[in-house]
Amino acid sequence: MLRRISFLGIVVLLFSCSNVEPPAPVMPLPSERQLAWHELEYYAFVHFNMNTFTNMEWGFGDEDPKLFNPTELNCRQWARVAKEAGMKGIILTAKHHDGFCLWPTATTDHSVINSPWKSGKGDVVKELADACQEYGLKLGIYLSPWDRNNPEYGNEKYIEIFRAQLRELLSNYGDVFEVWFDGANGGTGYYGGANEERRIDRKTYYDWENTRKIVRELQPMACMFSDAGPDVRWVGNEEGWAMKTNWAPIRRDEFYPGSPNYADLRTGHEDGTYWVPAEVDVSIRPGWYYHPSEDHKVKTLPQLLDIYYNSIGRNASLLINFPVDTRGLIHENDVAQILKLAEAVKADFANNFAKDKPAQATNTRGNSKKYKAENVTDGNPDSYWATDDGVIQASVTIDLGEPTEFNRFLAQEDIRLGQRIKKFTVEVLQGDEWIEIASETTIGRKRILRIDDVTASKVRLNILDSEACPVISNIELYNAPKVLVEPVVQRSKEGLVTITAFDSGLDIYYTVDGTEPDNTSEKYDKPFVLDKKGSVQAVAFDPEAQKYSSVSVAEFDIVKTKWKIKGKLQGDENTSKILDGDENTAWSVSGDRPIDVMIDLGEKATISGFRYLPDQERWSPGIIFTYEFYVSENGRNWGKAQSSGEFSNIRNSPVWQTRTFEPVEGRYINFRAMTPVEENGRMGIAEFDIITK
Ligand code: FUL
Repeated sequence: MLRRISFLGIVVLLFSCSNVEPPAPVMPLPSERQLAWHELEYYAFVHFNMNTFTNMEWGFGDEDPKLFNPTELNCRQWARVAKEAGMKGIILTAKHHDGFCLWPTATTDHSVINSPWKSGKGDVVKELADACQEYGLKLGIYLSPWDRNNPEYGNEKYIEIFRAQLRELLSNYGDVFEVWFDGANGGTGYYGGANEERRIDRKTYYDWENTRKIVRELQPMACMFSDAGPDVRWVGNEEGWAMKTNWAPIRRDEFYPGSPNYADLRTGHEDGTYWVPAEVDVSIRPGWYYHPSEDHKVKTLPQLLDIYYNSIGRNASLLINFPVDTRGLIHENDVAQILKLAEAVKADFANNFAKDKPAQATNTRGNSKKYKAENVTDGNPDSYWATDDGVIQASVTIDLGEPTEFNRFLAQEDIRLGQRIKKFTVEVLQGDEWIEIASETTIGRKRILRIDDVTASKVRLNILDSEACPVISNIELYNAPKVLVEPVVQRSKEGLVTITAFDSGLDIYYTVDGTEPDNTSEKYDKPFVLDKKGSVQAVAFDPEAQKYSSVSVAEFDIVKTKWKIKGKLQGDENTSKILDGDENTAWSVSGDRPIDVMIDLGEKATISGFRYLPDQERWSPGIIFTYEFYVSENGRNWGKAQSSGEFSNIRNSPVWQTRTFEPVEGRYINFRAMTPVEENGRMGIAEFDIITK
C-alpha cells in the first residue's frame, strides 16, 4: 500500500511539474541589457573635470585648458576604493556642461591635449578603462549633451560633433555598461566667444532617436540613462532616495531629458508602458565636484545608510558620486565614509535566518512543486513561488523553527515576468498571535524594510493586491547590528539639552561632570536643563550586544536665555537663528557693511573669547572674512576691539572659528562683521557663542 501511494505521488508530481504553465508575463518586461544592469545594483560616479580646478559646479565654457592639471591622478585608486566599497562599476564625467573633454578627441581643441597634464599626452578615460579592467569593474560614460564651450552649440553641426564624441567614447575604451545623458540643456555660455544665451528645443534638438542608435550599434549591452531612459531613468531628485512605491514601468513617451514632470520619475507608473527602472544618483558631499570647503561635509554613516536603504531597498539602483580632488584622488574623508558604509552593509546582511527554512503558501500554482512556497527560501534566484491565475491575494509563511530576532525584511519579485505586487503586509507569529509589522505597496526587483527589532517563530508575507498572480523569488530576514555612532547633543537658547541616537533600540547615557559616560551613568530619557557653563558627554549603548558608540563631547558656555539682539538688528526675527543651538539654520544679509551684531547678555560676564560658526548653506552661504569684536559694560562705551582680523581659509573650511583674548568684564558684546569672503557675498552666522572665564 505504502509503495503504491508513493508511486502514485511520483506520478502526480511528474504530471504536475511538466504540465503547469508558468504565469503569463505582465507587460512591460525588462530587456536582457536591463536585467544585467539590475544585477549591478551599486556603482560609483566620478565627477572630475575642469570644474575640479576652477572650484565650480557648472563651468561657463571659457576655461583655459591649461587649468586642468592634476598632480597625482590615479584612476587605480578610484577603482580600488570602488571595489573595496562593494561597487560594481564607475561612471566618469568624460565631458561636463563646460565642454572640456577628458580624452584626446578629434572633435575639439578643448580637451586634455591642450592641458599641461602629461604634456597633453594624457587620456583620463583610457586610464580609468584600464583601472576598471584591472579591478573587475564596469565602465560607464557621462557625456553632457549641453556644451557651453562649443561654438556650434544650438546649430545642426553640433549634433554631428556630439555624435562623433559618442562614437569615439564607445569605440575606443572597451565595453561600456551605461551611458549617462544629463537633463541640463541650453542657457548662457561661452560658445566659442559668443558669450550669449542659446536655447534649444529639448524634445527635438538632439534627434534622440538617431543619437541613441549609435549607442545601440556600438555598445548593444549598454543601458542609456536620462529623465526619459530609454533604459534607466533618473529618480527625480539628487538627494539619494526613491519613493517607497516605486514601479519600474513608466509611461516613457511622456518624458524627455529635462522634462518638467520629473516628480513622476520618483514612483514610476503602475500602468507604465516601458520598463525603465530608477537609478538614485547622489554625491557623497553636497557638491558633485570637489570643493575644499566641503571637506567637513562628507555624508555620515547614518546618512549613507539611509541612502542605501532608500534606493537599493526601494527597487532602485544606487550611484554614489565621488568628487575627485585636484590631486586626482578620491579624498581620504570620502574614502573613510564609503568604507564605513561597506562595513555596515556587510554586517547588516551577514546572516539570513530565512535561508532553507520550510515555507507554506495559501495557494500554489497548479499545486506544482515547481512553484512551491519553499522557492522563496532556497537562495536560487531562478525559482519562484507563484499562485494560480486569478489568485491575487495569497500568503506565504516561513517557519523559523524557533523564536528568532530580526529587524530587516527583504523580498524580491522575479522581474523577468514583470512587476506585479501592489500591496502587501508582513506579519509575525508571537505565541499564538499574528502581529502586523509592516504594510507596504510595491516590491519589484528588491524591497528591504527596516523594522523595529522583533522576535518571532514564523513570518508571513501577505499579498493583498497584485497586477496578476504574484511571482515571488526570494525572502530574506536579517538582524542588523545597531548603528553605534556618537549621539548628537544640542542645547536650545533656554538651556534645554536634547540628545539623539541614530538607531532605534539604543540606550543613551550622559554625564555633565566631565567624566566619560557608561551604562552606570545617568540614562537619558527626556531633554534636561543645563543653564550654566558645562560640558555634556554622551554615549549610545546597545544593551544586547553590550557595545558602546564613541563618546560625543559638547562644550556649552553660559546659557543664552537672557540674550537679546540689540542695535540695528533688533527686531529682525531671523537673528534668533544665531542663538537657537541649531547649526543648520542661519541668519545672513547682503549689502550693508560693516554690520554690527550687538548682543545684550542680560548680565555681566567675564569674557575671554568667542566662537563663530558661519552659515552652512550650500549656495552663496554668508561667510564673514574680516571682523572686530568688542565688549562693553553699558552698551554705549565700547573702547577698542578685544580682537580683530580675518578668519583665514574660512572660505575653504567654513567650520567653527574660535578667538581668545585677555579676560574682560562686560554685559554687552558687538561682533562687527566687516567683509564677506566673496566681494559682493552675504555675511551670515549659523551659531555664535562667547567664552567666559
Ligand atoms: C546634474 C548636472 O547638472 C550636475 O552638474 C551633475 O552632473 C549631476 C549628476 O547631474 O543634473
